Amino acid sequence: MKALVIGGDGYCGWATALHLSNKGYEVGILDNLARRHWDAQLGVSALTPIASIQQRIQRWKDLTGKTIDLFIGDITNYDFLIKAFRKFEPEAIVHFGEQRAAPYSMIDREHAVFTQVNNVVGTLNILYAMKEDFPDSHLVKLGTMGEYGTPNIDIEEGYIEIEHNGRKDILPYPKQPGSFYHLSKVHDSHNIHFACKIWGLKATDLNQGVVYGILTEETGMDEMLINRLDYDEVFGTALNRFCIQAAIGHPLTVYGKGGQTRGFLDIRDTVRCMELAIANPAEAGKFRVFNQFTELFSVGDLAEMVKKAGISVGLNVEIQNIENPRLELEEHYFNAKNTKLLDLGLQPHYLSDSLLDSLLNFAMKYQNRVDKTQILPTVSWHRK
Ligand code: NAD
Ligand code: USQ
Repeated sequence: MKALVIGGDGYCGWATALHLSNKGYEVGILDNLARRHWDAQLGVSALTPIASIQQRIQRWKDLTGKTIDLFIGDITNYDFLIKAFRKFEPEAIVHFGEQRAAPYSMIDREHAVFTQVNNVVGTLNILYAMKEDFPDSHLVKLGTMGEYGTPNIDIEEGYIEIEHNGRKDILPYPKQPGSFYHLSKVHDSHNIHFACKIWGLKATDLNQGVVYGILTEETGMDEMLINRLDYDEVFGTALNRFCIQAAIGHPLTVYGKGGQTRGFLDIRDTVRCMELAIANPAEAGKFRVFNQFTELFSVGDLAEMVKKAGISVGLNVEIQNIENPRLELEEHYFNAKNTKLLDLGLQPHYLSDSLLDSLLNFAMKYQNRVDKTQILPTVSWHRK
């Protein structure tokens, strides 16, 4: 089967492209390399030294004999997108190609507008390209658990049965996202749902939690295949940041009280979830939603786990609750369902087993590359 990985030069996309190629899929990567440009604009780089996309693909071919097609361009440019689709003829379209950092979207008006245009227009173009020429292909789209926010009731997988004034219906689960980035995902979900309804398209929205780790079977084969790992205040995510902070002796930056609870998953489970979603496609006209995470943790609990693991390898780790730059509940109920991917066969990696191997050891190995000025948060959700 032919799978086009949009955003295949990024963190989740690169690992997924190699995994699918390894599993026998014919893989194409489409990416405008914008993420490398945004890093350069912010003056940050990943902890790990990442090779160019051409070098990465060449090394994969040298090692395995498998070819990956490359399409460099922007999905907000419909002409480019439809030409790439016609050349590759995807059966599965795996869409990671968005601006994905909440802090980036909250820098100022320009970044908020850019994030929503990039994400919403890109996804809408994909839907039109599917409708025009590839109505039987399956869109596997990365959404986010953050679409739901932190409601005081259990979070279902996409839909909830509601009884109101004596009548019942199954409706999209209410969305209360916490940044202009997370809002862009809600807008995407609505557009995809509508397109499935009117054009009979097949789509799976994967509401993914926060991803951690760096190693997958494929990216670990050679240093030229190494994945990116971000630790800066804009693109770095909680657990990845905590491990890198521990490695360099920086106090772990827990925002506010630290009771913020989120869904988390190992990047090895991300790539497996993508494989499962593609192998078991949605029905025509169906907008399917899976919650893609394996464990729930509060950020305070995560910091404690990193501290314990760090001390076990001789690091001096401190935790510091700093002023929260975001506006979010710091103590709340959070109970989200995640059975649909488990039912398809996902066998999770658990953080307690992999913290050292998949993360802390890498953080220690590359600690000399860390720019300490990029760690403390400066982007604020607050009205000045
Ligand atoms: P990333 O920034 O590492 O990768 C995204 C890739 O998409 C980059 O290579 C970028 O150049 C490309 N891209 C962006 N806009 C594009 C456009 N208009 N045209 C073509 N290419 C474009 O991000 P990631 O961490 O790999 O996240 C991938 C997806 O997964 C995102 O949609 C994100 O919202 C979602 N997600 C990520 C996480 C996480 O913890 N990293 C968690 C949940 C959901
Ligand atoms: N946090 C800290 N300290 C830090 C960094 C973050 O306490 O140093 C807290 C944040 O305040 C927040 C939580 O950790 O409460 C998660 O923040 P994050 O930066 O790890 O993740 P988030 O901004 O939610 O975004 C990331 C990805 C995004 C994806 C999302 C999944 O960047 O693409 O959509 O995780 S989810 O969180 O489930 O919505």
